[in-house]
Parts: sequence; structure tokens; C-alpha cells
Amino acid sequence: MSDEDHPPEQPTKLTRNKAAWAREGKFLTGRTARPGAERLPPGQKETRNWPVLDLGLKPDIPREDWKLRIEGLVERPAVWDFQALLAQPQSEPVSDIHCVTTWSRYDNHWKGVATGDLLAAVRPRDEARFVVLHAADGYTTNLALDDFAHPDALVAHGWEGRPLTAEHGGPVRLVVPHLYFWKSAKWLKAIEFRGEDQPGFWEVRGYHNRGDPWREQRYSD
Ligand SMILES: Nc1nc2c(c(=O)[nH]1)N[C@H]1C(S)=C(S)[C@@H](COP(=O)(O)O)O[C@H]1N2
Ligand SMILES: [Mo]
Repeated sequence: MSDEDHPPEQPTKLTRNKAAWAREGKFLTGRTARPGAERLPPGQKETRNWPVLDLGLKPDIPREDWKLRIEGLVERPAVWDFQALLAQPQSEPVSDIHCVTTWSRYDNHWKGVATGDLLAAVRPRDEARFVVLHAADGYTTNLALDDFAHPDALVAHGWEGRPLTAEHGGPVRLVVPHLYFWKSAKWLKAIEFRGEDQPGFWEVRGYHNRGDPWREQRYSD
């Protein structure tokens, strides 16, 4: 974790509840499903609205002030402002959200830079195996490089034809739809490429290191 990551010191009610759920295995059904065979992963329910879940700090970052550092084990480290983000190839994937608290939301139309295009721009070195996402509220989450590079994953600034709202992590968040949504860091400020894994905010509080909803990887054992 870099010196700049300062998650809230006082556990909130939500933080305490979610850590307790991890200890108890709340929401686990014991079933598994194959992606493609069923649309809804085990233990999930479809919702039509879009719940807001975060640590409660809600940074308010104007697009003009937003910057993304892309650093660590890459050939071409970069700092992108919003204009630089828009100058990259833009993708508009459609994907489902699966939150570990059991809601799923279908058919989200995103706009942003596919992680594959970001990787082509910064060129991870051979030793890079993991990614840590750093957010403006002090939140962090970790991904294997292969999960970060998933064809549906993107650095998103738009949702349903509009700018991504601040409550959902705007101006810019990560979206990694094939994993539980806690891996999709809101208010993204840095992407760090590493040789060693480094569990993030929820991963050190009992959540699964990978978080595959199809295997119901909600919590670490
Ligand atoms: N920066 C940041 N990103 C975050 C979080 C957070 O607290 N801070 N919470 C995660 C969790 S637990 C979930 S379920 C989703 C919720 O995203 P939403 O509020 O857009 O639904 O954001 C994830 N990304
Ligand atoms: Mo979550």
C-alpha cells in the first residue's frame, strides 16, 4: 500500500457488518455455476436500480482535476488527465454487475478505455503479475494481471450514455464485471503493476482474494 492510501480509521457500521458476514459465510449457497450456462450466479438476485456501496467518504472530483497514475512494473509509466483518457481508444461494452451483497444488475452500458488498450499503451514488464487499484477515498483492491486484462474490463467514465456520476465512482472508475463488484474501484487514481500480490481493503477483511461470482468466491476460507 502506498503512503497515500488512508482508508477510514474508524470502522463504520457497514465495514463491521461486512467483516462479520465474511466470518459467518453469509449469503453462501454452496452451489456453483458455469458462466454462460446461467445468467445469474449462485445466491444472487436481479435488481433494476443501482445500489450505492462504498466506505462513505464520497470524494467529489471534477473532471478537470482528475488524474490517473499508471506506475510500477511498466515500460511506459503514465499520468493521464481526463483529456488523455479521452485520447485513448474508446470502448462501449455492455455487462452485468454482481455485488457480493447478492444484488446483480443486468445490461450496463459502459464507456471508457478497455484495460487491454491501457496495457498496450503502458506495456507491463515481464515480471508484472498483479495490479493494485488505488482510489481517492483510500480504498484499494487487488487483481491478478490476467483478471485486469479481461476483455470486458475497462476504465469507465460513462454509463448509459451519460457521465459516470460521483456516487458511482465518477469521474472515473474501474469495471471488472467477471468478478464481484468490490474489485471495481470507484474514484480511481492509480493503477500499480507489481510482481507480488497485495490484498486490498476488503481482501484483508475476510473477502476472497479473487472473487469469482460463478464459483461463489465471496470470502476467504
Ligand atoms: N473507491 C472505492 N471503490 C469501491 C468501494 C469503495 O468503498 N471505495 N466499494 C466497492 C464495493 S464493496 C462495491 S459493491 C462497489 C459498489 O459500486 P456502486 O456504488 O457503483 O454500486 O464499489 C466497489 N468499489
Ligand atoms: Mo460490495
